[in-house]
Amino acid sequence: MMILTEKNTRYIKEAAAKLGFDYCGIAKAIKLDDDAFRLETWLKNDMHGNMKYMENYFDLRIDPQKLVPGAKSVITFLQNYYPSNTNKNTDLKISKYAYGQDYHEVIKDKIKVLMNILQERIGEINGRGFVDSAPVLERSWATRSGLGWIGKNGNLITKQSGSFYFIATFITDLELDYDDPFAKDFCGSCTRCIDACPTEAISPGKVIDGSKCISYFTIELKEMLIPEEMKGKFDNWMFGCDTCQDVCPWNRFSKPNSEIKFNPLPEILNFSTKDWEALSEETFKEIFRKSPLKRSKYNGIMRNVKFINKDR
Ligand code: B12
Ligand code: SF4
Ligand code: SF4
Repeated sequence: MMILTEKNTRYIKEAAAKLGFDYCGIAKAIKLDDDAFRLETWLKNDMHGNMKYMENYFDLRIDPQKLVPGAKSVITFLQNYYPSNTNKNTDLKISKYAYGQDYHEVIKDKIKVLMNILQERIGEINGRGFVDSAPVLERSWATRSGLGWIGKNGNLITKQSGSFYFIATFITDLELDYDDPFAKDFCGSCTRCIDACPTEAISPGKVIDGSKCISYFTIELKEMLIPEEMKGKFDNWMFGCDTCQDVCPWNRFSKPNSEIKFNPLPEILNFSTKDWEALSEETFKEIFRKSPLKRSKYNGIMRNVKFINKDR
């Protein structure tokens, strides 16, 4: 007879695949001591810049049992966001993760469905789903669940199909069978991402200085000014940046995603530079209502477009 943990584990992985998650791995919910040290050093060196939320809930971030009392397992999901098409009408660039609808909402909805299915099938379980905005070290859990390795560009990379994936987790008091952590690192002697980063935000040792990353300037600074010393360095990125992933040889294996809600918005695919420049706040709010671009707000997007255009 199949033991219960094995049965539940198989059931969860099948349910994740049915919901359209591309990968699912499971790790034991333990305190992350190595990560605590790396996170502390990163914060001490001010690599979070103005992202003050990264200073909050340190204890919860390194310990799933503090975040979800009674937690036994961390289930990690990967969701491909590589778009089928990109904009050819402008040289202003938008990160590939932002072509369709906002992943926070799309993935949270899926996790809610998963929770309902599990409660129906397995019974009363306690669990919470997270994607991006909670104090969870998502990349670390993905590696611990055997899904891939952390590249020199800081991203979680799968050997099968690269790094253009979102990461989500479900932390539960359910005991499950655990995957082996991903033990290898397939970066080898390559340094393409370090060499290509336009703002020199990547140091050896997989350390990313968030406060130097174009993604930080164009998204996290919201409506604040971008420092003058960054002029001429953005390589036309107006929202996020994919350079360290675009140059990665493992992303030759990326395949377009199959999530309908990530289908590119027609405006993101077709806008010219002039269309971006002429965009009104009203139209912005209407078009990008469900898009990740709303995080930068209208003024942030217009600031980015102007900041890049002044360089050209
Ligand atoms: C803050 C943040 C940012 C900041 C800071 C980036 C950074 N590298 O920390 C900014 C705004 C710059 C940013 C940019 C981007 N981000 Co971001 N970001 C986050 C967030 C909210 C927290 C990350 C964090 O904790 N940073 C602190 C540092 C210390 O932790 P870390 O980078 O995760 O590294 C940990 C592990 O990787 C591990 N580790 C690192 N090195 C090593 C080495 C060994 C040997 C081991 C064992 C472990 C290990 O230790 C670290 C501490 O635990 C996460 C969501 C989340 N809750 O996790 C998304 C997240 C990391 N971002 C994501 C994405 C997609 C991006 C961008 C690609 C977006 C874009 N195109 O513009 C860029 C990529 C920039 C880059 N090269 O990292 C995805 C990553 C998906 C993936 N495949 O890896 C996440 C997971 C969001 C999600 N839910 O999908 N991001
Ligand atoms: S996302 Fe761009 S700016 Fe940020 S580390 Fe990667 S290449 Fe550098
Ligand atoms: S570009 Fe090279 S060094 Fe950077 S993450 Fe990819 S394989 Fe690793």
